[in-house]
Amino acid sequence: MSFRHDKFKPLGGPDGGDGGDGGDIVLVASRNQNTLANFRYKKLLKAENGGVGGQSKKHGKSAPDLLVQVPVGTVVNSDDGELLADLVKDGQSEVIAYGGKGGFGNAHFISSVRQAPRVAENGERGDQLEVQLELKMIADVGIIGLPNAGKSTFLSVVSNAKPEIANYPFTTLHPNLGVVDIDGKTSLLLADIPGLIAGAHTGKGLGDEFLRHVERTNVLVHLIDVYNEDLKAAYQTIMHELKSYKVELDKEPQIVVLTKVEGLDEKQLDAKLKQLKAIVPKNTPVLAISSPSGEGVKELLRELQKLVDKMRAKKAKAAAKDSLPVIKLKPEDTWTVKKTGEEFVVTGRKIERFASRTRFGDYHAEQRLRDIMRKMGIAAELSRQGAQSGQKISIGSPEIGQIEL
Ligand SMILES: Nc1nc2c(ncn2[C@@H]2O[C@H](COP(=O)(O)OP(=O)(O)OP(=O)(O)O)[C@@H](O)[C@H]2O)c(=O)[nH]1
Ligand SMILES: [Mg+2]
Repeated sequence: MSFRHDKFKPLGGPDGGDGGDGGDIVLVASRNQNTLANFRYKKLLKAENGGVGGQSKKHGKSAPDLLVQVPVGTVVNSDDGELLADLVKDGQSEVIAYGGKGGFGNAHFISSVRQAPRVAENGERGDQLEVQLELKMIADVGIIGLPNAGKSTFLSVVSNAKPEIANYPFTTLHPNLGVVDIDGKTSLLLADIPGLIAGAHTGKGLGDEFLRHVERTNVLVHLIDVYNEDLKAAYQTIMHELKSYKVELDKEPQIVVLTKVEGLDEKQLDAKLKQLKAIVPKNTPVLAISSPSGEGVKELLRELQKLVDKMRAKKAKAAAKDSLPVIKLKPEDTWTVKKTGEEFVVTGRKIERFASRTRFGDYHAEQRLRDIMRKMGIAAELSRQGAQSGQKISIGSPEIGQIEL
């Protein structure tokens, strides 16, 4: 609030400028980010306040938006589990929290009947919320199989990834990603999903938490060590874990692949392939590879590419129907009045916004808030619930301020 004081114009009129807007917090999906590890140490994201308005109608500076990069595949949930945003595309951005609008300076309130308004607003409170970030990688292909099946080895020979490889189970403790170039034209993103053993869905071993990474893959490649004593059991163990996962992953298109076959002669290999073909569904391809010799690897990649293309086309069709989920904010002007004991509390996005702009204790400002409460029907509801004139009413959760009815 400011009034012009001019030597030659003693009644210069109100000239308090508006405040600037607070910055929004915006998440931006980026292929250059691979993990959410940064957020382990930086849990608070805060955009700046808008600048204060000044004399001579000087507008306060609006704060820049806070842009925060997250990996593609990041899902944002509110703390009560509601989906707020799903960042599935490189460059996609979503506003997670809006900055408050700057308050109006008193110059804003001048009118023919109000020549010297003594009303000015606080800046609006920006959104404050707690969210959970979860990364669901969006690989084209998930590589699954029992520990030691050769998943990481396969990934290392076909892609740019350099995972650790060793002849014991649970070498890999986190999913690895690798990009495979196919004929220099297209590429496939492969994810090595470790840790599946019998009972993984009940938390055994590394548990099944990494399966969330294949919830959205198009295709699974299921590796089975050809030297496994019981191929059928190996296959079914994994299938059972896929089925027991919260989304039934056993229905995803799959290619079953025997690994480490370079030491087998044709007859031995045929016999093994036959064993497997007898138990997998008819339309599931069964192949064989050797990562060190390269045998069968090209064929497998070709087969994968074919399946992925098919699934991509299918998904593109489905996606055209339901577009990307967007942030759902509660409707602006709904509100509630709650009476607990002798206390009345009003909550609601719009009324809280107004209240946060109000300079409590200032008669004119409070009068304006009462007007708004009347117009929104809140005053009537308060009376209905027994609030008398003079009753103190709290606004907001957590409380923004108190006003007498
Ligand atoms: N002979 C031969 N050995 C292989 C082949 N593929 C993998 N191996 C060996 O099998 C062992 C296990 O390979 P990894 O790639 O670490 O297996 P993994 O499935 O990633 O295992 P976890 O990370 O423990 O789940 C290593 O000693 C590899 O060298 C193959 O095609 N032929
Ligand atoms: Mg591994």
